[in-house]
Order: sequence, then structure tokens, then C-alpha cells
Amino acid sequence: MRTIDLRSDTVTLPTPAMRKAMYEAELGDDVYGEDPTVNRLEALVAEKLGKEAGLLVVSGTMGNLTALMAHAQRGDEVIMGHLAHTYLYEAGGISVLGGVHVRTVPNLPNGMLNPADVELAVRDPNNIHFPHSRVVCLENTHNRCGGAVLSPAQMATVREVAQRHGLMVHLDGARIFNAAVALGIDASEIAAQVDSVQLCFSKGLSAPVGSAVVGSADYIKEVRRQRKIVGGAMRQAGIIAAAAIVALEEMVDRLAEDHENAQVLAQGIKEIDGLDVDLDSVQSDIIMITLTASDVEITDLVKAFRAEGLMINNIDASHFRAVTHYGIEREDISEALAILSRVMKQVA
Ligand code: TLP
Repeated sequence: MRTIDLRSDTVTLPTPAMRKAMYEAELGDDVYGEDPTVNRLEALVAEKLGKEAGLLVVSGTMGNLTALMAHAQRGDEVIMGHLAHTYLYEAGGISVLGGVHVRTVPNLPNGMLNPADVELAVRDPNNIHFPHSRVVCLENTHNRCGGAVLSPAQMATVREVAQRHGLMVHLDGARIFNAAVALGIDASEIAAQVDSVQLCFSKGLSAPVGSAVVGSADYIKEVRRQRKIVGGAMRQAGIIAAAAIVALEEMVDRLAEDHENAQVLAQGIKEIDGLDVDLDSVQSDIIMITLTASDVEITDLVKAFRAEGLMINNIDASHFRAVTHYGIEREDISEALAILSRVMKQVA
């Protein structure tokens, strides 16, 4: 039985073109700056995001970690949403390894931060009781806010506050290309609102490994040093970069298919008793599903779906997350809906 895996867009496998590019990649020692494929990727990603320089890192987690450690020193403070991936799901790395303190402000349901909340969170630099505020983080698309898309105009409202207080703005753009495709704009228009971006090749873009950090040339030099500190300087990393180049060149436009499949899935789920979806909140490849049926444990449902051939994750006691991606076709969406409907009838 084929399993339809909607747990995440991270489960995507490399495309045949990626495997070929990896096989044929020209390689060198990247710690000496001599891997031509890594150098090509770093120049390409910087160009696509409209920044001076880029750096290949192992993962999104390492990207956010090194990006923030390059902006903030031990004892400094980073402001981010209470639902930020970096706050919730990166093992507290920036505090553990960077000695950086996190101050959260509420994420609005649309993934944004209220600029007035950010303003209030900025510390008085002259008061010895306080850490120094250094960076504000945004996330686009916003994972825990159901793949919510932030427009450049929305992001500019937070940037304005940050700039007025001399703070940097970092974007967790793990899915920045999903945001760009959803908005019908170039990813560089989103990146223009921030000083640094972390973006992932290994999610909807389907590369097996890798993320990048982009920003000014001086800043990326410091991120490179931070990457060395955390043990992330790789040698013949062109084997990874080769797939990431294919991701950037061939896999961006097709994200629109994932977004369409997410819409079809969400509309179908809306019709199933015991489940609900806020259709307005489905803006990219992520669908947050509310369990409205009572008297059933969400973990039992996850097991029941899996037994029928559908994998989705529960994120708390009453919400599931489903994510569409490369490898999931329209007939898989129909099959997923049939499974959800069948299982929910049994428990309802
Ligand atoms: N997200 C994963 C899980 O960790 C939850 C997923 O399945 O969505 N920023 C954002 C917004 C992310 O969604 C993720 C991964 C990361 C950073 C971290 O990337 P990796 O997994 O490459 O370290």
C-alpha cells in the first residue's frame, strides 16, 4: 500500500536532475573556498535574494543559529514571535550556544508581529538592568501560523521600528519562495525588507540537504566564522550545493502546484464532520486542521489515518498539520480526503 505522506515538505526526495547534478558536481575543499559548485550556489542564492553574499549551511536550524550569532553577542537580546520556529523548535540553540536572550511578542494569527508590540519590547539601552536589544526576527511563510504569507508592506512596518532603534531584522525564510510564489513577486522584494535571510533548499524545493544565509558581504564573513564555531564548515560540499542549484533553478515555480493542492485539500476537509479548516488561513502549502470531534484522542486518530495510508502530524491536542509538496499529486489529495472522511465516520 502506498502511503501519502503529508507530515511535512521536508520529506521530499531529490529529483532525477538533482541526483545527476550531484553525481557530476565539480568539487573542492570549501573550507579553502575551493569548491566551485558551492561558490556557484552561494553567488546564485545571493543574486536571487538581492543580497551581496550567501553562505551554504547544513540546515535551517544552523542557518538561523549562525545568522543570529553573527548579529548578536552574548547577553544581547533577540525579539521574535511567540510562535517563531526559532523560539519553539530549534532546541534553544541561540541561548545554549550564543548566550543570546530571547524576548517574545505575540504572533498575530496572520503570522505578523504588531509593530507597537515590537516597539514596547525594545529595551532602554541606558538601563543597566536590561540586555541590549539587537535583532528582530520575522518568519515568512510562518510555519505555526499555518503557512501564513507576510507581504513586503507588512514586513516594512516592523522594519521601520527596528531601524528607528538601530536593530537588525533577520528573516527565517525557510519557505521564502512559497511566500514569493503566493504573492506573485520576486523573493528579492521580500528579502529587501530585512538585513539577513535564512532559506531552506530541503523543504518544498526538494533538495536533500541544505540552507543558505544571505546578507551583506561583511556580515556573511562573520556568519561563515560562526558556522565554523558550530562545526558546520564542510569540505566537498558541492555534492550538496549541486542539488540546491537545481532547487533554485527548477523547483521554485512549481510551488504553485503545492499551493493549489493545499486549497483542494482544505476545501475537502471543510466538508468532513469532526474536522475544520479556516480557509482564509490556507495561503501556501501548509494546512492547519482543527479537530472538532470530541471523545477522540488526536494521537489515536493519527494512528488510524496512518493505518489507512495517510501520514499527518498532530501539533497539539486539537490541531493537525498537513503539508503538500513535490511528489504529491491531485489524485493523492483525493485519496487523502477519502481516508480522512472514512476514519472520521468511524469515530464520529
Ligand atoms: N520545520 C520542520 C520542523 O522542524 C517543524 C517542518 O517540518 O516544518 N524555520 C522554519 C520556519 C521551519 O519550518 C524549519 C523546519 C526550520 C526553520 C528548520 O529547518 P531544518 O529542519 O532544516 O533545521
